[in-house]
Amino acid sequence: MGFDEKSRLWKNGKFIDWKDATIHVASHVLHYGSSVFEGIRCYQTNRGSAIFRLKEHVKRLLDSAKIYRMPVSFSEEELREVCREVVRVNNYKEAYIRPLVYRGYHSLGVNPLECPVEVVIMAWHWGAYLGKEALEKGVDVRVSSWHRLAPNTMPALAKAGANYMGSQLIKMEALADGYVEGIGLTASGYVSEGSGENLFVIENTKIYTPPLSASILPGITRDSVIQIAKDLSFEVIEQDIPREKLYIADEVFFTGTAAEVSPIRSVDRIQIGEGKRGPVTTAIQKQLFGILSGETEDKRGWLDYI
Ligand code: PPE
Repeated sequence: MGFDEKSRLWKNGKFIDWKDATIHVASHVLHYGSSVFEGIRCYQTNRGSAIFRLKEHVKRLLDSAKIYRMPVSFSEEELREVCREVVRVNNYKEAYIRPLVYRGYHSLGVNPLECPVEVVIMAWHWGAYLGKEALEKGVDVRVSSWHRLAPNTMPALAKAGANYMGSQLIKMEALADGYVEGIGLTASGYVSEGSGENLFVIENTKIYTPPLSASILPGITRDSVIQIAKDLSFEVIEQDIPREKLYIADEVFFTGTAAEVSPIRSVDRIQIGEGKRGPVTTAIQKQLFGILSGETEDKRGWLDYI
């Protein structure tokens, strides 16, 4: 994690110094978790720095805000331009961009409606999410004893700060037991996703991933991988995945903005396939990383040059 405390960030319409971006302890978000956010990566391509699928990330941010009845007083286009600008003003070549919308300081009590909706966009350097060797060697994970949100508890389609209390329980339990990450099951016991990643399972060269009804975040990397896999002529099937399918799969991998495409080499100490990155995972990584470096044609216009 590389915060740059000399960097500048954008808050409610203007750029301010990192050290000045403070909030009052009576702000609504601190007491009740009232926030929605995004995580976006900017890559250094061979034609300059470009933000990956900026449009889809800003749209998901506004969707999350809408679900929680938070009026955002900036347009999609304004927010996209600020994401580019936060990279430019800090002279970053690569960056992790974090837009955040939250209920600020006015009054306390569960009702958030009187509290102002604040919008912040910051950026910093964030390297490999699951460790230096994860992308190549794969990670060891466990199925968590904590399940994901049930569909009638909190909305999984919103990327809300409060959802990550559940993710933190999954992550800390995994770390305490010597794993890199945990996988949450749905309320009914099917595979959902990691604490901060979607999940894919390969069996007989067919690619399976849990559907949106499995309380997953609709991942933008997930969507990209589905499209790439189809380009590579793989069959992609969105359906409920029983836990034990993980153990007998040929390959399993995580996707996410931070985690990119990270192979999983064991689940609950059971080796997956050969216990290393498999051929389907490798092919998908190669195609995605090719687009992100500019070497492979970006035929869908996923890169937004800053
Ligand atoms: N599920 C969850 C729960 C999740 O947090 C993420 C992203 C994904 C799936 C993948 O979504 P996408 O990035 O659109 O492909 N998690 C973000 C935050 C991680 C964090 O530790 O903070 C991320 O990867 O940026």
